[in-house]
Amino acid sequence: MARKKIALIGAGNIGGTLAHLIGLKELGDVVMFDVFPGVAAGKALDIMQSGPVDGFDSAMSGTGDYAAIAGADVVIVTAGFPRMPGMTRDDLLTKNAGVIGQVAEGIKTYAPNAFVICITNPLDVMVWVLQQKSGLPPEKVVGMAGVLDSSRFRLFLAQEFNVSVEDVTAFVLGGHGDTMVPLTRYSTVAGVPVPDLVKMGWTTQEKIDAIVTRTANGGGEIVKLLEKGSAFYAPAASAIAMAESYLLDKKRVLPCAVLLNGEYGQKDFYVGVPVVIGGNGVERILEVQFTPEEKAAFDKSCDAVKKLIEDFKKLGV
Ligand code: TXD
Repeated sequence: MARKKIALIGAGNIGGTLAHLIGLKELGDVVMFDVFPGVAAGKALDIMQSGPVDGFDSAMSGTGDYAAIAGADVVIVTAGFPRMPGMTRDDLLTKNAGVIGQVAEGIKTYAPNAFVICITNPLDVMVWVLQQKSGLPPEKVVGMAGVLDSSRFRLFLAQEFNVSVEDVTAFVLGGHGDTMVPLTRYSTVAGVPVPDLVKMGWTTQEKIDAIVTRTANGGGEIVKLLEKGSAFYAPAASAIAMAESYLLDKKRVLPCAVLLNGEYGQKDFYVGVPVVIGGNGVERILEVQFTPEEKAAFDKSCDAVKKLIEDFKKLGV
């Protein structure tokens, strides 16, 4: 049986970290594509040279030719431009939509059977563009944001309660970042919901509210510290969890941006909801019952994504 093939479109900070994790976890061989093929090839060679030390045999290569991704089982997309000072959101939308258009064409031509994970921002719109332009089935095209947002939420809750991150689960929905909707009553420490922990005196509602705000601004907090570039270790780890669930048919329940088709009363755009990821891609969408406040927050988040899609359509890219 041949090793799995994983194509990484974009060999920047996240792309390099993805390749390293794929090697360490022995998930398969890696092809990195970038408009700077030398960077892709250099990172691939460097990471492969850590294989003898760490004990992995993944073959890694870098390329500027889409033909090299042929037959990939998984494609993870990070290609694009980050927001620079003076750039508007429309500028980023236009530039990255152009990039994603090229990526969609490459995937459609060479890897139409792949499971595709998009990471490029603005996430919820870019993953929609990728699915529309590639024509791949929606259950095989997902966006990564919720796993990252919930991982940040889990860390901050674990720090607040002074317990292991392993025993904290978090439940987030909605668009990436500031419109994210954490459902604290489904977030737990070893099965005990956060609101019960507030009642038990483990924390206060004010502290939970502050943690929610910090989580929603989690990306911005890191951008500010780094001064150039954005988070890449946790985003890469999050996408790997999704890829692993697909490749190993683990059927993990993970919050991912998926195309809604009537679930939660919404349709025809991508937004984050909990889904089962298995060997068939998105195998099931979990539709939980909202309280009126949760529904209002989720609808507001959906409106923000829909507004960005409308802005994108007006650009005529
Ligand atoms: O939760 C999330 N979804 C995110 C999203 C969390 C963190 C960062 N997120 C976004 O991921 C971020 O806003 C960016 O849009 C992407 C990639 O982040 P990364 O930190 O890896 O950015 P880099 O280091 O700038 O890498 C981007 C690479 C770089 O090597 C470019 O040369 C390449 O993309 N690039 C291209 N590759 C292929 N094809 C085209 N057209 C292209 N254009 C640029």
